[in-house]
Amino acid sequence: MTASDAREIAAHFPPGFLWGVSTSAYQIEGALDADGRGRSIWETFAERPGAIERGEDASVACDHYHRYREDLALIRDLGVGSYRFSIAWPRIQPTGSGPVNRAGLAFYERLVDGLLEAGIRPFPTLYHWDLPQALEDKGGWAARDTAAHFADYTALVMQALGDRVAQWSLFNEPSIFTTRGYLLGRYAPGRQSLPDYLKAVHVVTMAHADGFRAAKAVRPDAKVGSVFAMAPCEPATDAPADRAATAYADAVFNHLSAGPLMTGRYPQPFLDSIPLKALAMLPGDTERMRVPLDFIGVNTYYRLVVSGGGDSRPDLPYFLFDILSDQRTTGGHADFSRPDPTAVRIENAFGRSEGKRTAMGWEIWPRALHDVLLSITGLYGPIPIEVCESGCAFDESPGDDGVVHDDARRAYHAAHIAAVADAMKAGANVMSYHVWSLYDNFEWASGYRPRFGIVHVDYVTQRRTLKDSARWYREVCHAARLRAGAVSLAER
Ligand code: IFM
Repeated sequence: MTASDAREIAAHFPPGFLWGVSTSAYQIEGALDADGRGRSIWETFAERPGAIERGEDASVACDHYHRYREDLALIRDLGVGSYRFSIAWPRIQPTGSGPVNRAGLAFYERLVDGLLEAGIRPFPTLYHWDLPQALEDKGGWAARDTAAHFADYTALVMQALGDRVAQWSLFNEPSIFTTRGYLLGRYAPGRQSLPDYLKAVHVVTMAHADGFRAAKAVRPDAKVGSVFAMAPCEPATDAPADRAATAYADAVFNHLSAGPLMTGRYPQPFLDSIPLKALAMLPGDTERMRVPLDFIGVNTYYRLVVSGGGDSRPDLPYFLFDILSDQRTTGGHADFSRPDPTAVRIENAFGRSEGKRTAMGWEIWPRALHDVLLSITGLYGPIPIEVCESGCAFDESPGDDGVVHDDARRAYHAAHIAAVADAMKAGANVMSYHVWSLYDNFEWASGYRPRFGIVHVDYVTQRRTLKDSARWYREVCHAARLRAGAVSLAER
């Protein structure tokens, strides 16, 4: 795409719109023992044979902890207006409670100061999946105390950085780490327990509510929201069973985490399918769990195509729905032992698919982002929305010139940015677009195989090389800055 294309793209967005890149601590930092950092659940999980592809781990990752100055220069050169990163709880409180580990905190102070000097918005997430192991030993997210510990941790970080950081996300993708971590056993801490999963769902809801209040108590002017994985759900056919299953999948996948915070209620189809006591709610929780989030962050990677029956179950992480859909209460009792694999079938890119697929097997469907943005607006009103992650992994390697010519990734982002522009025209109040990810990085249980970055990382030399998509995105960011400058001159 040429510079004029970049200008054309920028022209579709208001001058204050932020173009960003996104990372998370565990996926890029490495240096897991540096400066008093405590152990997290992911180190423990990575030691389980077969847990991570090829037995890989994040002990070095992109070595960002040691190379953050070089990385800041690269981020600045891209011309982005926002950098989304996460703060590692085990660096701040090595055992998940108690006083601040000053050396760990200092790393984020340096990072934030560097971003501000470069005129880039620091946009931290407080929890992107790296729970201190000491808290897991006490029950992890299935234990109610973890919500209180999260609120304490939030207050500590706000006290230290709240004078410099205006906008905060509490969690990244609560539905994903609770499902894969507590029900499916595919992510840390690797539990496979429906009762623990259901408890974790509610503890994370209360951690949001308590964390939100703790943040506002320290910094009433801070903008505090959270980041949710969302995907539009479509019935596979018009059959009533498919439509009913779609409504259920939508409630559980898209609104189980955001719904109680925004409305004070878990989605009704979810409540209908479990015994309320399985959530271990305490008196007063219903009143407390509703909090006026200042923004909704959204990560959308695909759509979900849903069937309400069938004779085969695809190998999907979403068989969660199969299991939950069978947990109907009968006279106040639920039988957790008879999952019906055919009750609800979800096919996204893994099953039926019209679009091309990425190396994750995910169908490329830009309309999904458009639809999610409008459905948030329809349900929750004109709340500001931050697109916190949008991106794709492809099998790719540098050409003879040492550069990755990733036309498919550039096309992916161009189409998704166009989908955001369309959603804004239709009324969605979108503030930003963040590419996932700045760097190729540690993709959790898949290790280093999927490469999501617009910047290639050679894991042997740690050399960073801009892919073609990064060069193109830099043009978009620069065109947006020029446009913002021109608009503000014209307004003087
Ligand atoms: O790498 C992850 C990220 O940590 C959370 N959102 C999805 C990305 C791609 O799988």
